[in-house]
Amino acid sequence: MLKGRLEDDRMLTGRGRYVSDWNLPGQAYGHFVRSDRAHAEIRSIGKEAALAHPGVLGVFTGEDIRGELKSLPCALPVKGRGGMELINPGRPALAQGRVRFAGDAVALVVAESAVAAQDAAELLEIEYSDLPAVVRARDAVMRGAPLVHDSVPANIVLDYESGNEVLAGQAFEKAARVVELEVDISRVIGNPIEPRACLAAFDTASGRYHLYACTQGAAIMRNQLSAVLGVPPEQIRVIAEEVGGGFGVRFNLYPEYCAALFAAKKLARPVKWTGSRSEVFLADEQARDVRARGALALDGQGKILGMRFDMLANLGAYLAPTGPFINTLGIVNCLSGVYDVPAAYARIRLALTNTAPMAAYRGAGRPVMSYALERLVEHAAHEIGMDPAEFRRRNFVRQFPYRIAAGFEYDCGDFEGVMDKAIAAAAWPGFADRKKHSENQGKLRGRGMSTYIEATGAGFAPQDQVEMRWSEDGRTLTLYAPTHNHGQGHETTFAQVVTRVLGIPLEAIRLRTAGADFYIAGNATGGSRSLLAVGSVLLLGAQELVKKGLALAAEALEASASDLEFRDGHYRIKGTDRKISLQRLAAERPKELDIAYANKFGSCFPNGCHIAEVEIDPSSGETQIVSYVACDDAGNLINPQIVAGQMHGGIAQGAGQVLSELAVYDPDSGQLLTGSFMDYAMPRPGDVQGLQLLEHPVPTTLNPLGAKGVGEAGVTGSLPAVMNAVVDALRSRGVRRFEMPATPRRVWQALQSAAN
Ligand code: MCN
Repeated sequence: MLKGRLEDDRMLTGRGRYVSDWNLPGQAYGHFVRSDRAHAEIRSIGKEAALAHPGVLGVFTGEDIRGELKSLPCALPVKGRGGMELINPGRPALAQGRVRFAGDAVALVVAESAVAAQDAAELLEIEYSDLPAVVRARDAVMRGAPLVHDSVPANIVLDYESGNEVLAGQAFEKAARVVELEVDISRVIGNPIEPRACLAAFDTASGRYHLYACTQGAAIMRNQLSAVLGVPPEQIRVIAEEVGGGFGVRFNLYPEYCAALFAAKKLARPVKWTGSRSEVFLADEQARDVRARGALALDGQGKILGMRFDMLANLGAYLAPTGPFINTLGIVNCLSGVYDVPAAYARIRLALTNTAPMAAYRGAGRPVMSYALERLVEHAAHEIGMDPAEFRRRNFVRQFPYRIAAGFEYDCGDFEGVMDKAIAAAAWPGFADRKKHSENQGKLRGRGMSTYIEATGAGFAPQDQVEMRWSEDGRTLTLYAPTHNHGQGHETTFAQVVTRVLGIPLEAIRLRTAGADFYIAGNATGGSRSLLAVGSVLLLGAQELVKKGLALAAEALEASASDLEFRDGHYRIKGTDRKISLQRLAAERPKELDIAYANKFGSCFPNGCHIAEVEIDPSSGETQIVSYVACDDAGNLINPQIVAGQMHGGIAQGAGQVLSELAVYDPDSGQLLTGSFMDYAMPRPGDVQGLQLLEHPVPTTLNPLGAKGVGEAGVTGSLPAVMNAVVDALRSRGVRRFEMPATPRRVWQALQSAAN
């Protein structure tokens, strides 16, 4: 039995090589000068004093990159209402003419030392002319709101719709009861452990760019860079080992990386930049921030006849490469959730504001849908006086495949089986007694459920490539894969998949994903697809490798290939003890057993039932999760321990958003008010007490592993489950409406207002 992960030893003994650990001979250091205001015209930038500072090598601004670097890319494969195309106002690597959010990069100062670059940055003379700013989406779409970009009327880049509006309208006309709920899915800041950093270099001899950067996948970043630099992807290498976490906010190319590459080429020196935690808060992509109004049309027996959502998403000041995707297809790919709904429709308006750009964050749209829907479903059950589990049971999808109104097709699932297991583990019928017990202790107790579903496995690139190369002595096999490992345990689980086929020891397998010396195309880590998609390609690749070895083994054993069998890492002449191991064969026939393989496996639908119970201390407003049951269907599991870790992390991430995290911009000044850990409260160990994790696997046939993704499932389930529990507890004291986060102050205030 495998204990721990293959990567643990390296990570726990300080041998992980993080982005800022890389150095190149002759490197210089960069420092970004950022806008200190939310919206302004740049009237002039005086560089002289900064350039004269000792050690300064160059100062680059938006005007320097004009005509040399193209805009950061952003595209969407679908149109909006009435055929509306996404309006992409573009994003230069350094602000040109205007700054559009507090933190927007205005200039890059490069010097012989990081300190010299920072000191010189202070000497830059930037003259601004302030413009009015708007930070909330609901304000940005009001008539007369300041325009973030003149090319985007009413600040709306897309008015998107999905499902069938007419059918949904008919369902509402014949409904016996309509239930509505409006919710805010709050804005959060990702905060991986390593702040963003890069080391950029240009090799004049080969004309190649090298970028060491925080990335979730070299190939995607390379393609995005290719669009900005105007050179083919083959001329770009993206290199990374440890990146200190990703959580979605390391998926896209960032402007700073482009500016650093530009400076490296101009100065003929590698340029290193190590961002600060403040820069993470200010200038990393942020996430969620969607207001959703939902409605259910019900018949007299609690059956859902139709549903409608109207959402407004805040996309920030510029379109991040994946921002529009996440807020359209990323949301509706599970429109109507686990429920059999004859008619569903969603409209989502994507608005620009003077805030940091928005993109993926664990769940990438699906937590928004699951939160809006599961809050609504739970609310509806209470409104019609039905047990929330019973209400869900009446509405579950039971026949597969099931096509939802948004066009996506669920291939399999057992939603009722999943919920029944969770209900049993959560001792559902005993809740009234537990509530009484809590009340006797002076606490309010609430229970919340979510029966979530999410789409994992989509992927923008058409194929995932893998390679397997043997060392000369045949002792090690190195796997090359496009998805990057930043905490998910790929080194272990990918090796487990391959060793199942090849029968070689787990420790003989290495994983490489982003290096200077190889070029792999495919999808980044995102959409919880690494195992189901890249793991599946590795599985098939390993099978190809065994086939390839057959002829070589036949030669080595002087037998006919048809007389051989492959078992436990050996080719053997059937019925005899004459055999040769795969590893020996690899040593005897160098490179001949190496293999390259490509394929693509796409979306499948993990789901689960999460039940949270919270206790609130009404005297302080403090909320504690006292019990949490999660029963999940992730299909076949490769490594249950890693899966449990992923679920635990995801659940805590969702709980963090519900209980403490909130990114706040001041509506008047447009400044980020929560720009440090003093103001932005991350979840802590112990926030989720009484955690029980259960499995109810229904293997998918959409990939050869029968696996569904787990990396984001926890957050998709916990966000609504924990909030439903908080709202349930507050409901008993007459609180009618309450939005995240349930910080002690906000909970206490809500209780005071309800009491008065
Ligand atoms: N696994 C398994 N059996 C399954 C499914 C998965 O054993 N049926 C294993 C996989 O082999 C892998 C792990 O569980 O080791 C997660 O797999 P998967 O669901 O394929 O997700 P990814 O590896 O693609 O990870 C991406 C996902 C996303 S999108 C975000 S965001 C996220 C997350 O994972 N960011 C993370 N988990 C994170 N965990 C850490 N520690 N750090 C992050 O930045």
